[in-house]
Amino acid sequence: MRERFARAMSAMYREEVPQYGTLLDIVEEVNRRTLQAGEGPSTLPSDERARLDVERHGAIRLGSARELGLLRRMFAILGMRPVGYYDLSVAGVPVHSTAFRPILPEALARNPFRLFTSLLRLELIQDPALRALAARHLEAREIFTPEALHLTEEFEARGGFRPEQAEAFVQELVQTFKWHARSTVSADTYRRLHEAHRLVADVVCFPGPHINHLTPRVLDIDAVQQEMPRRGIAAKEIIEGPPRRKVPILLRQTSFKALAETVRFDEAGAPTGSHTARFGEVEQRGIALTPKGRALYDDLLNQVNAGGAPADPRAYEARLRQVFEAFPDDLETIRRQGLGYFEYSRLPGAKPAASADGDLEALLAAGAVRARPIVYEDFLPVSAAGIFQSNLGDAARQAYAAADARVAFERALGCEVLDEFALYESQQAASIQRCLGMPGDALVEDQP
Ligand code: OOG
Ligand code: NI
Repeated sequence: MRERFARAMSAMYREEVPQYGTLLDIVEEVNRRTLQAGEGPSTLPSDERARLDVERHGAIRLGSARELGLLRRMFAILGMRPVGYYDLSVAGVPVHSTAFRPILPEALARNPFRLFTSLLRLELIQDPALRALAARHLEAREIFTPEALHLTEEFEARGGFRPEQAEAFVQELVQTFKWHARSTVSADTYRRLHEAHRLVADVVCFPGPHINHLTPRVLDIDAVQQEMPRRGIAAKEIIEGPPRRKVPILLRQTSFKALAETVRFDEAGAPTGSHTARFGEVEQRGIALTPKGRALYDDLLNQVNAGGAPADPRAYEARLRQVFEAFPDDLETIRRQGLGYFEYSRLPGAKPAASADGDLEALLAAGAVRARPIVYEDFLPVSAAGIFQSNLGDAARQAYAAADARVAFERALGCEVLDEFALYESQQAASIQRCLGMPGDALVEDQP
């Protein structure tokens, strides 16, 4: 069902935003060239190659606790669970977010579709009258079809779907993420909300949480960054995340700017408006970092940004590369220093000495065990803020008091978000146990 849902979303978005189709074409070409040249990053084993052509992430923005709670139940049906908590208010964006995604390695290998899901923080709208107005509009809307709501209850009551219900559920759920050019508020209300924050207008003034981008995974993001302007696509100035390296770490992202779209208002005689929300993005994924590796990454990125953003993207890139020389760039050092997560597996044929029994490092040295990097499946708050800004415009950056709103977020969600580090850690630990011949510790249970 997740596979079908991801495919339906991609078909819909391709129709709505033709540049997304162009981007997919560029990515396909770059991936083919990279693989042919034998330059695929060392983090791309065959099971990942298989998922590469279907791999996407997308993003939506919700308006109320009820919407988030219902969506959590619906995505559980597709095998997607909320992982990670991202507070974007520290970057001047009035939302907090999680990523719905599959969590088991075999589910990720099948189809890793992820949806970065943000919830608007109405309390960050300063004007009380405007805040109340926004709340009223959000309360009055229903973003799910009656059939999607009904089928969700059916699924939960019976613990499953008949085949035709599964197909119907996917079709109904996709409706929620459609673009609507007609605003649900008056031109004047739209203008006021837009002035409060462009993101507030984007969430409050429409019938539903339109999908705002879908992102394919590319093996050489620098090649796509160069190709976009050649095809008439206005690319973001810099690639977010770490610099280009031999061993890709975490996540690198770039996007093209949001399109200005016509918005219609219901009242007679109102002129049409213009709204920017939907854009395109590409990502390159690398190895998942341990808390130690992540602390080093965050520290280096802070150093890069400490002197303020350099005006020139080339200067930024040079500084990024130079500062990141402090992050080891070969897999073995990353592994030995405990900076990244690995999946260990036994290799058939090798006959290690008996003394190597139960000793992972000795088994590795004897060639009886292989370590493969685990791919990072999540997002990065600083990068996400950069992606938000690129399609909102820099004027949308505002200062908010940093308050921990996580408790409220999880209450709305109806559960706690899963800890990404715990997921990678348990995958690595289970693989080590299998190699050492102990009964593999059960991975995280996959229950809705
Ligand atoms: C989400 C931006 C974050 C990413 O890839 O980091 C994101 C949004 O604009 O709604 O998608
Ligand atoms: Ni994205």
